[in-house]
Amino acid sequence: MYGATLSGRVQLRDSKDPNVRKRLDYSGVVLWLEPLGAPAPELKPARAKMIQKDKTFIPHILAVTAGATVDFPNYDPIFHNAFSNYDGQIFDIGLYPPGSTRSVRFTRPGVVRIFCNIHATMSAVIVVVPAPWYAVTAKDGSYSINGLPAGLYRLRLFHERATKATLDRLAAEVSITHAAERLPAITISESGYLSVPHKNKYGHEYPPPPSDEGFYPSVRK
Ligand SMILES: [Cu+2]
Repeated sequence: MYGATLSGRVQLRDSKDPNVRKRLDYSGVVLWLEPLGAPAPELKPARAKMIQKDKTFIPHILAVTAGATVDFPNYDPIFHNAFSNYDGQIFDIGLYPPGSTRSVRFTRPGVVRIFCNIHATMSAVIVVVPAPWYAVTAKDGSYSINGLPAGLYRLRLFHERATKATLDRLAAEVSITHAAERLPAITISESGYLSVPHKNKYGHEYPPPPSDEGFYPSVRK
C-alpha cells in the first residue's frame, strides 16, 4: 500500500458573495473520498480546534473524521456558546466564559451547522467525513488529498453556498492508480442558494446581545 496524492482546483460561480465575485475567494469547499468496494479504514481518534475570536468561529469551515473531538476555546473577553440543533449532530456546550474551552466529540459522518446562542451573526460548519481522505480548499480553490491507497473511490463535496442537488450532481467516481493524480477543475454554482436566517437554540428570534461595552473599547460604535 502506498500513499497517492489527488489534487485539483475548485471554482465558484453564480455567487452573490463579494468575496467570491471581487476577490475570487474559493476557500472553504470540503472534498472527501469514500472507498468503493472496500471498507473504510479504522479511524484514529483525532483532535481539532475551532476557536471563538472577535465574535467569529475560526475556521468557518472545518472538516474532521468521524470520532474526532473538536475543542472550542473562547479567546474573546466575553461569553460565547456553540450549539447545533438540526442536521448532523445535535449538541449545546452551554454558555462559557472568556479564556475557557469546551469540547465535543463528533461520532458520525454528516454536516453540522454551528451557531452561538448569544450572537446571531456567528456561524460555522463542521463536516464530519467517514474516511481519512479529505481536504478544504485554499483561497485559490486548490486542494490536495494525501495518503490514498490505489483503488476506486467516490469523490464527494460540501460547499456552504451550494444546494444539495448541485453537490450531489458533482459527486463522481475517481480511480487512483498513480502516485500523483490530478482531477480536471471542478466548478460549483452557487445558483439557487438561499441564505436563511437561523433561530436561536430555543427556536426563537435572537434577542439583542448583551452589551460589549468595556470589552471591545476600540470597536465601539
Ligand atoms: Cu458568541
